[in-house]
Amino acid sequence: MIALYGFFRSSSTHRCRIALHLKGLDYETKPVNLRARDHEAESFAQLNPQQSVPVLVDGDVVVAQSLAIVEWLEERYPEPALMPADPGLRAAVRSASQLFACEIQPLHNLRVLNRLRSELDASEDQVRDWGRHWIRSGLSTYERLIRKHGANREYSFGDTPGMADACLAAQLFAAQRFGLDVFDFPQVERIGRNCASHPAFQAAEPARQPDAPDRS
Ligand SMILES: N[C@@H](CCC(=O)N[C@@H](CS)C(=O)NCC(=O)O)C(=O)O
Repeated sequence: MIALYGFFRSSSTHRCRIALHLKGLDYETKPVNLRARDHEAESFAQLNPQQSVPVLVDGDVVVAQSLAIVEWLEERYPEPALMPADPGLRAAVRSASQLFACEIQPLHNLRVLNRLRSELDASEDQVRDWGRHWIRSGLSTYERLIRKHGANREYSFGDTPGMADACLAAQLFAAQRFGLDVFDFPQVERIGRNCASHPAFQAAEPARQPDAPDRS
């Protein structure tokens, strides 16, 4: 059985849930409550010395870092593929995915926002503005990228959803949380809508997870 340690609204966890659902894999959700700082506990550090979510456990294999997790799933369970066959396009998908995982999310990660609050005395408005700024700037880059690779296609890199779409869809939920609307980015908005109507993306939505509050 596959287990995914994560937090319902963590965008890095969300990417992995989408990949699991797209591949139709059964998995167990292991909630790690970031608000309660469960990830800082010594017991969790034993599992993941990076003390962040997500972490995937698949048999004897333990993988941290969302993109490494998605690539593990892709290698271990190749069908349906979340990456194109062409090596050049695969590189483009990795590059696009890293825009989210390396350039956008790290700037609105919990520990970064907490540092703004504690060391710079930032107000909640300033913290939200900070998050919105980096998400907007990253999505504007992605808009250009889709125009190059996915214009007139249903998803970012073709007509089936893949790793970059998982990253985009998760980022759009975070954008919403920071109060950013994406109407300025028509390609992002269009592909986001296609993702939102896909059953695998729907099953992976934060509000549908067992650790989400108010599920009644
Ligand atoms: N690059 C990592 C980022 C992991 C990460 O930052 N996860 C966040 C939740 S989205 C986290 O655990 N934050 C805990 C903290 O900031 O203390 C990945 O892609 O998995």
